Amino acid sequence: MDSDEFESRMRGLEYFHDLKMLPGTWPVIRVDGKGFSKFTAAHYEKPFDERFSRCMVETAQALLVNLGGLFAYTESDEISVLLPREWSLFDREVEKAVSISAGIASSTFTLACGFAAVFDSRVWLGATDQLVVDYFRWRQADATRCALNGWAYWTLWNAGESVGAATRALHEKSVAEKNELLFRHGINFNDVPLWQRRGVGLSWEQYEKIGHDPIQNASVTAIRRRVKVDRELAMKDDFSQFIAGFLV
Ligand SMILES: Nc1nc2c(ncn2[C@@H]2O[C@H](COP(=O)(O)OP(=O)(O)OP(=O)(O)O)[C@@H](O)[C@H]2O)c(=O)[nH]1
Ligand SMILES: [Mg+2]
Repeated sequence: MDSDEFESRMRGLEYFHDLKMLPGTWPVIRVDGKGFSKFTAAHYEKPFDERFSRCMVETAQALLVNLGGLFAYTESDEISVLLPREWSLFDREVEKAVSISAGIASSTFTLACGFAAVFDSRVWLGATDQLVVDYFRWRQADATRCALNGWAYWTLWNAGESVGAATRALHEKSVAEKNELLFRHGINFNDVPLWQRRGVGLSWEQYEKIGHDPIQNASVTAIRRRVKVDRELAMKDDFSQFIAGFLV
């Protein structure tokens, strides 16, 4: 058997290995916790738990740093990481990007929260700046929708409704009706913490670090960067402008 021919025949069956993100497009990698409905119900406060959110933010930071991202956004059990348009890590190979990002998310979250947790991962590609803005508006709208549904459902459940009765009570109810339901139970949805309704953003900020130059025996100022966590994100058009700021 010709070993070179054998080698290339076997490698050729790695069907998806050559699949790459289209050049010139903005990649967004989104990871999502697998089976987190069950997992969170067993270990965290409903509908939101700050301990859970802190683990998600730590995971988002690991992804932002390790993937060389521009911005990360987390809501519920998902994290989206915006990568530079010319991102070239892993030669833009899709298999590498999704498997490594899922691995980073799973291991970081597991260490942060203390339970074995698994994340899936996918790639989204935006051909224009506007599509990237739309993408994050889409995920933020999902955050708001899930927060309202979560608060409405768990408020009914805490008031003694069964799973079935709470689900039926919310079936085909409008946003206004869910707000009113919460209000009747003493909850103003507008007072719910912003991070729950709008998600959390992570980006880079520059800061000055004062050091000492032993040769010149003088203090020197270096520009460094660190991750900034924003738990009070803007919404709607202001959020669009905020996202557009990462695309320049
Ligand atoms: N208790 C609690 N649950 C949360 C919190 N944030 C998100 N979740 C839950 O995480 C789940 C995420 O939903 P999905 O991703 O659609 O469901 P999943 O069970 O992870 O299913 P797959 O993603 O398809 O594997 C929802 O049930 C949320 O209620 C939180 O702060 N506390
Ligand atoms: Mg999930």
